[in-house]
Amino acid sequence: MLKIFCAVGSGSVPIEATLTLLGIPYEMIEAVTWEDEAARKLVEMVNPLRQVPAVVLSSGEVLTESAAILIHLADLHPQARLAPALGDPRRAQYLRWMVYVSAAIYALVWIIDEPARIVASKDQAPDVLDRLENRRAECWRMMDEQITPGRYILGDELSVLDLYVAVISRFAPGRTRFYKSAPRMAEIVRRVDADLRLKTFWSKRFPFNDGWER
Ligand SMILES: N[C@@H](CCC(=O)N[C@@H](CS)C(=O)NCC(=O)O)C(=O)O
Repeated sequence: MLKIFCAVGSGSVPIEATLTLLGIPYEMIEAVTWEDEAARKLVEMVNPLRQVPAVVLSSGEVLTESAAILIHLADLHPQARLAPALGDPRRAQYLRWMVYVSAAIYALVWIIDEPARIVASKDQAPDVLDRLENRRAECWRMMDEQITPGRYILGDELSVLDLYVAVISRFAPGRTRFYKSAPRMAEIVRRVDADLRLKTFWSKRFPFNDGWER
């Protein structure tokens, strides 16, 4: 069975959501890496970067990097139509935005979670966090202005890109700012949040608790 090193409210959630939609059973190894050295040690067994998500495929092969995992899963199950296939005119933009969300936006979490990783003194941290939040909001704005959405980001069908954006947009600076920076995607992520097929899943893996939009 496929195994996933994962954590509530983390970048593993869009992958878990994808597996849920695909109806693929999976084993979860919960590891809240950003809070706990023991969790990082656990993940290190499969990912030297000590980050979730990390997936161990049924063959035993390890796959890390959220965007790569999502692209791979969607490609393995074309019948579910969770991504434009090779040759589909939307494929290039799909790959573009998957990598953009990962590289330009999600990657900054490494500093946001622990600014001491790059700042020389503690009092620089609030300023750095502020700048990173501005950068993220700006990246969402630029993406929003360049997409040609339908009901979803790539058109009228839900794709793993929508699941990815719905989750990563909940990280700092939070949804309230995201809605302002990216008004067109705001409508789309709300649609993903409300997807009835994922109702129970969201409540367990990234609940909409009071004040969740920040
Ligand atoms: N580039 C990675 C980023 C993964 C990542 O930053 N994961 C966070 C949790 S959301 C983590 O495990 N952080 C712990 C750490 O970096 O020490 C991906 O896209 O999968």
